[in-house]
Amino acid sequence: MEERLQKIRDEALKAIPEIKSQEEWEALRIKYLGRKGILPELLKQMGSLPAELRPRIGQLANAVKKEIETALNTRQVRVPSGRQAAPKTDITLPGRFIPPGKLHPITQITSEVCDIFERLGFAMAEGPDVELDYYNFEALNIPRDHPARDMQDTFYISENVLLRTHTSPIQVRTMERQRPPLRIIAPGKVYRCDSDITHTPMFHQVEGFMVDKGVSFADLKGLLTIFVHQIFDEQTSLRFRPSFFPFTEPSAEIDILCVICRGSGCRVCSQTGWLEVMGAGMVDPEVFRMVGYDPEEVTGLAFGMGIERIAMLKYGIDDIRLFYENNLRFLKQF
Ligand code: 2NL
Repeated sequence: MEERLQKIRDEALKAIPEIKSQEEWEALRIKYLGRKGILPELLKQMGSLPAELRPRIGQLANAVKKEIETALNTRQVRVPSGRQAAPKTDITLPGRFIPPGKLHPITQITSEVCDIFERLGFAMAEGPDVELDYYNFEALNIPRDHPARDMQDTFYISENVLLRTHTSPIQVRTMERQRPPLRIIAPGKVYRCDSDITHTPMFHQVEGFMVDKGVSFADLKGLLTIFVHQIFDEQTSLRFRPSFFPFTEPSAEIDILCVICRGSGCRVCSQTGWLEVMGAGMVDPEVFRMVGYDPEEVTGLAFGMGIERIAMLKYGIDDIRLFYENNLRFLKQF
């Protein structure tokens, strides 16, 4: 038995270095170590040996098995089969074209508007789309019987919870957390129960406000003039028309000289020569009282604009729905 084991060992260790392929390697493994291989078969015959010989022969048999295993495993790494070899890469082939993605035009304009005000010292702030009635209406001095509160215009989730109809709640929340001086720009999605050629149930707004001692209507005119000159161009003049908002007093609507006809009158400006682009005013003292600011101590300016409207005027787009159709032929132009 001892002699047979030695012979198997010598034979195997001579054959293993001669292995030329994965198939030969596998054949030798099966021959010596496989379930019906030479070594396992021999070990099965151990039972018929005299008891006193069994431990010594058993030890030898295990040692030989280990030796053959080690020799095979060492050999394995050195014999890559055709299948294992890495495919050659042709580095001279041209690369695959991956078209670069772009930001949506609404995202681009939102960034442009925020950038202009950030350069003027405003900090960006955000807030939840799902708001409390308190932050959307109550704190902004919009009375219970105001038409904006009608179920017809606002998406209510429950009696006190709704989808914000403007981004002003962001500024109310900021005022609750911080004391003046404040300069905040608040972009975001807003929702109104409205849908036709010029209205979509979701659109985008940017609002801004500034609160400090001595903030005046002159500051508002100066800021908005700089803004219009930067977002359109230096030739785009503006005019302030008296208006009304429950949260500002006095209030104004801001028109710009028509970007199409430059004032001579056309279809876009309905022959007036002017286009309405935003609303603004001085923060109503009642809004300050609601957040615990003293209206005798500070004043504030505020303004708001629809991003879709700015984008349509800037790019000459006549249908707001184009922004939401995800038509690549439209989107690729920006
Ligand atoms: C518009 C008009 C406006 C404001 C928004 C505002 C916010 C606070 C207090 C006072 Cl917290 N005002 N925002 C003021 C005037 C006009 O937006 O036409 N937006 C599209």
